[in-house]
Amino acid sequence: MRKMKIGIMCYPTVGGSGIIATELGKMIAEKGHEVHFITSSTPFRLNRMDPNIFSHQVSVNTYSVFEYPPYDIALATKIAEVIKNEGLDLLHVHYAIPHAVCAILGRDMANSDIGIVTTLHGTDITVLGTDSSLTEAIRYGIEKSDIVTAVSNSLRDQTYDLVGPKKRIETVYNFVDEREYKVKESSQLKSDLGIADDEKVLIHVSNFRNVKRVEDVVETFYKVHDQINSRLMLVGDGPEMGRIVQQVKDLGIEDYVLFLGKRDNLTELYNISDVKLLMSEKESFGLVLLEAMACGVPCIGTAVGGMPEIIEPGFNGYLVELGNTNEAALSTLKILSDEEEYARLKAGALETVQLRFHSSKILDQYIGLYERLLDKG
Ligand code: GMT
Repeated sequence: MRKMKIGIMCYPTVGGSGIIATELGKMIAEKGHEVHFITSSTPFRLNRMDPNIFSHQVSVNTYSVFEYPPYDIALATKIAEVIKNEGLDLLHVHYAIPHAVCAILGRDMANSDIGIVTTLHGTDITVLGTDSSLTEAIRYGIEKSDIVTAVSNSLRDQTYDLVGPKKRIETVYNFVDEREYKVKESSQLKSDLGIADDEKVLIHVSNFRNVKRVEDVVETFYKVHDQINSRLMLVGDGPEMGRIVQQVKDLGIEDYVLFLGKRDNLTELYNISDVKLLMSEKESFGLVLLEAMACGVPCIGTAVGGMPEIIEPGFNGYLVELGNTNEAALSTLKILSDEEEYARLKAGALETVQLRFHSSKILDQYIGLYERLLDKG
């Protein structure tokens, strides 16, 4: 095996792209390669000590002469420093802006010709791609990268539509660490949370941004709860939280909705859940769907973005039209009221993670891309 030295740039805070970048780095390091994270703070999932993992922190000074702290320049400078000091073989950046653009600048500063792999996650394209002040920078980041990947075919196609790059974009799907996300006995947690044995549990996990349409999740639950003894667990926090708390009060369902905030024990929470709801209006992939499926939870999601590439209706869950909470409630009731259907979908969910999105398969794809880059150089 050829040992590689790989620099990884991502947003290290909680969020799907940060999780993927960190988990990928950890798995690459386990394979014996050297991984250098270059980030503003230590990635939050980087909790295990691994002798092949190094963390380089970007510090941004605030001078009164600058209206804005020059983070991007500081990151590019750090990238240049790490390329030279550590003798990196390649860079893998997550997000076209600022990370791909910073990597291009850092490589130039270091007078190096190492390859850059850029992975698009969605927010950089579907939100920023529509902001014309940034389109050129996104296109530049994509065109000047050596290899570009997107986390779904949907995101790949949207990138061509919104940004119009000439560069080939390859789809490499997301994955979960199956050693962490798996079926496990968690019934004690159900009783600790005050949920009765015979109550069905619906779960939603997100950062409560507007695009997640958490109000549709609550409305769906309201309709389900009317028919079936059930609870809704809302996991995460974000800008829409106040509005959602008010909605729950207005509907008079406070006693049946658990606001759990940000949690580490997602595996346990999924293991006491019967159905997962993700009703977003934009979702390039929907990593939380995979996390739930790895724990055997059937998923209901809106037919937008990358979700139809994960959810196979009738096999591992159901797709519903955006905003159609009647359809979502009917699909949920169908799953919750038919034991055979539930068992089938649960098996389908587990099979989806094992066969289509297994981490070893995705890891091989990324390592294949890295080797392709090194062979070219
Ligand atoms: O969904 C978010 O708000 C976070 C965002 C991010 O940038 O971390 O998630 C994006 O990347 C994830 C990992 O690839 C995907 O699973 C999410 O679908 C994607 N979010 C959106 O497209 C809205």
